[in-house]
Amino acid sequence: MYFSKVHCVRIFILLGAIFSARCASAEPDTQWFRDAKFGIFIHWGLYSELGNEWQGKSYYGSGEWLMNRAKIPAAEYAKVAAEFNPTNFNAVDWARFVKESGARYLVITAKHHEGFAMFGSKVSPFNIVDATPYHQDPMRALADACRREGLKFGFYYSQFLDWHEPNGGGNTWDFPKDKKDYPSYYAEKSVPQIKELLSNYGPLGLVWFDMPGGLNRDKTLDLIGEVRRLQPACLISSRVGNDLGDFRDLGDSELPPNVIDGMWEALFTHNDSWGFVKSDADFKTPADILHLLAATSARGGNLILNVGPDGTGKIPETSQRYLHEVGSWLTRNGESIYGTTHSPIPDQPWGVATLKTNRLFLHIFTRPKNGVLWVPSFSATCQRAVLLANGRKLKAEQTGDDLKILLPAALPDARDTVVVVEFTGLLQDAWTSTPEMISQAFDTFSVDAAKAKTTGQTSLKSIASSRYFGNWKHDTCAQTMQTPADAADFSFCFLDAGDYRVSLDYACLSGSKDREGVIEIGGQSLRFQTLLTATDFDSHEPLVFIRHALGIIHIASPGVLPVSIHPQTAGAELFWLRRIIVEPVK
Ligand code: FHN
Repeated sequence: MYFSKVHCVRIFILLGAIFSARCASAEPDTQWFRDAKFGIFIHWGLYSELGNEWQGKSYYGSGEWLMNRAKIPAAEYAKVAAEFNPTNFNAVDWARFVKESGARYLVITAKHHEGFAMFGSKVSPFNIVDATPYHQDPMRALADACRREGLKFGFYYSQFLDWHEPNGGGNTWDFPKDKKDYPSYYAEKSVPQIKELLSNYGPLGLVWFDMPGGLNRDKTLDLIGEVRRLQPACLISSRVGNDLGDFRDLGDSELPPNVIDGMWEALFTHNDSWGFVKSDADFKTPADILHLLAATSARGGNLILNVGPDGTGKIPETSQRYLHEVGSWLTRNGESIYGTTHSPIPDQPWGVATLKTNRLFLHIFTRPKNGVLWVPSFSATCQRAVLLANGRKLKAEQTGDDLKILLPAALPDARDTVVVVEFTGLLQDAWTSTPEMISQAFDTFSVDAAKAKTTGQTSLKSIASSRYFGNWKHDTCAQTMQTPADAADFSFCFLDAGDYRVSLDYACLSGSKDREGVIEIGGQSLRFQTLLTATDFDSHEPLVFIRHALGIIHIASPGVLPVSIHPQTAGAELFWLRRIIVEPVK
């Protein structure tokens, strides 16, 4: 049979498509994750039924840790399953909630530390199908509903902590630690259940492992191998352990102060807990969430925001309302988030920036009072500037690397108005080289210690502390400043002459009380003596900071000035500096 040239070409193209399709699935699929920028996390389990209350006592903080905090015996806790009947759960509604929030993926707890499987498992009868009056597998329905909405779907799985199992990690109030056989737990429950999830719920975008333990690097690689074998395209979180995984998960509620390269996720709770807590109404507002999302994108990462449905399967009303508002904003402004890369400039007094090829998106959280949006280090050539929401063209003036855009009196969205700057030429990455832009156009300026250039022994450290249990906060502070040579140095660009009040925001432990320090701004100095904020530091208690007003400086004319903070004399550590506050004097 004679094949015309055309036929040969067609066959070649078809074979190529088949080969590339197979190759495409042979590697973890990272592009969707890089472009998604926003995901929803759901913590849902037996703990959701309890809402952080046990035997008439209310607990505050992470509700999914109730069994551990109340030291509830495993046999006692297992009885909660008989009460768990989420008749309000509706997979289509949940998938639509996620879609309408503007998120592009959903991660849900298949098994948390309580050891209860929220899916039908043949490995353990302690699961939602066999042990509850509900007798259904919500994960199956949810996975299908998410795919119909075009969402990536993934499971959270606590691969080591399991308070239901004698050989699982973490429960030492029922099962003595020295008797635990972690390898048998992995062999008999953890890995077989992970395989069930990888085999029975269709293509997964990611598996979100958590609290790694009990596995060395080789065993972790074996676990990863199982994921790759069953779901080659599926991404694996860094909390699989042993410095492995496809993307990095930061600490709980941790926003990095600067850009991080590679694929990573900042993860936050909507209120103060991952699991449902009856008393927790401390929800982040739509503006809080939008600022968090834009700031995470500006640093090059994804934001995954958690909601905690109750035991009936109801997502809290406030989460529904607020995430819907976020989704409405993303409908109008999503191109300034989805598929963007990190900002070439650091956070500005007016907000943050994101970048997509030849367009710089300026997210305005606070309108400058003089209506002039100052964009520093703009090394490209501005072609035009428009309001993203309505396409209105704005007047832009570029002088060298300084771009000034004249804003209308009223901005379309007081929470986050996006200005798009279309440019030609190369926009250099100036995140670390751009000075702090200080002017009379804002009421206050906050300069993070994380922006400091350190000298001598000065070190920058991210300190984790918590308010309620599991409600973590992260503060980057300049520490170990013991001599005048140990300094935190900055560069301030004063756009306007005038007077400015300078304050320092710091924590001061007992060993640093009354230490004398100085901040030098250009040729002016403000000396200070540290004020005690706590006798010592406990990461499970709030880390208290003081805002200590040091005095007024006068700036005779605009310009860039060096700023340095250091001890006046050698001695104990000066303090833990978190930020410098500068307020124009009206
Ligand atoms: O202990 C868990 C906690 O309950 C929650 O699941 C968070 C989510 O990142 N991970 C662990 C604490 O970091």
